[in-house]
Amino acid sequence: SAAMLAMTGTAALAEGETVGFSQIGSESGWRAAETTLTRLQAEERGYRLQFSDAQQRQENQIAAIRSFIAQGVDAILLAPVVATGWDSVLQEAKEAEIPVVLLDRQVDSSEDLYLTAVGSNLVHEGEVAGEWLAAEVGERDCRIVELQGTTGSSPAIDRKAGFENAIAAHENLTIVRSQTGDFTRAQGKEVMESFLQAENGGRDICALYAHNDDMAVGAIQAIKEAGLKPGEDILIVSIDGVPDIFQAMAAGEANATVELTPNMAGPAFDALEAFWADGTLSEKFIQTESKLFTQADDPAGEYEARKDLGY
Ligand code: GYE
Repeated sequence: SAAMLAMTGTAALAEGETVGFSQIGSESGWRAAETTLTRLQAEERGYRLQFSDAQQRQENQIAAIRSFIAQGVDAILLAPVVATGWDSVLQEAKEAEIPVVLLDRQVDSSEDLYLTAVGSNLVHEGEVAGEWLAAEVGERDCRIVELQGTTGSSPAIDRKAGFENAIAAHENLTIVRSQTGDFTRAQGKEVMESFLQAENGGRDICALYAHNDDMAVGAIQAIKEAGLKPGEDILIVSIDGVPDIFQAMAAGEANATVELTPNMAGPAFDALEAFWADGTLSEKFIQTESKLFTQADDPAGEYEARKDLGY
């Protein structure tokens, strides 16, 4: 138990702890990899992982957390589908003295309702994408279409804001259409088809900014079917760094991605082990790196390096 661990103070004795993981779903390749790596990390560390797939619904996540609390798990991992509406259930976990670690998305709730949050600076990711595009197009006019992530999710809100910050000073760059593709390949393709139709068969579009790679991959398909060359006729910048986008970059069909590590569980479990050992409270935000990759950064090699990572 956590109390015994507190006495021995040995993190290795975290073995046998039960961790509940409320995952959003499997909307993207990135998310599938995060799930795989969480299972792997839990297994390596000897935890029992209770996995719950919410199929994109917050109500399912709230029900899963309540069931974890009722079971008396030693910790809860939560990847929150949307940013709002978590106060009550997080308060319940706190009253049950079960530490909660947030993974990859943020919540609007007060910081004292969770132990820590592991994730990237989502606004910064959008800025990196926007700065890349501004530099790439230079002085020419560029009409941009945007595929947003899940409505109300912190990555959709923040990646939009960051990109807008980055292009604000460039009057030649304009977002002409922006719609959600819910972080999925299928909806990325569908929404891109409607953008292409509305924009002179795509001939009036200079660039696509997609809040994740999966939507970009779907959009690439739509662009090809419309008879245009993705990566040339329409520049493509997105976020995550999944193997498929590196393949697209290697083929010249995508231009840039901002990498997000799918290993959120590693830092989360380290923070939990420190807490279990002697009540150590980690910083409230454990920030992962955001690195830009372009076609010049050996995308074929980057594909090889990632293809077995659980994607
Ligand atoms: O970028 C996307 C996913 O929450 C930051 O969710 C994460 C995002 C990730 O489905 O692919």
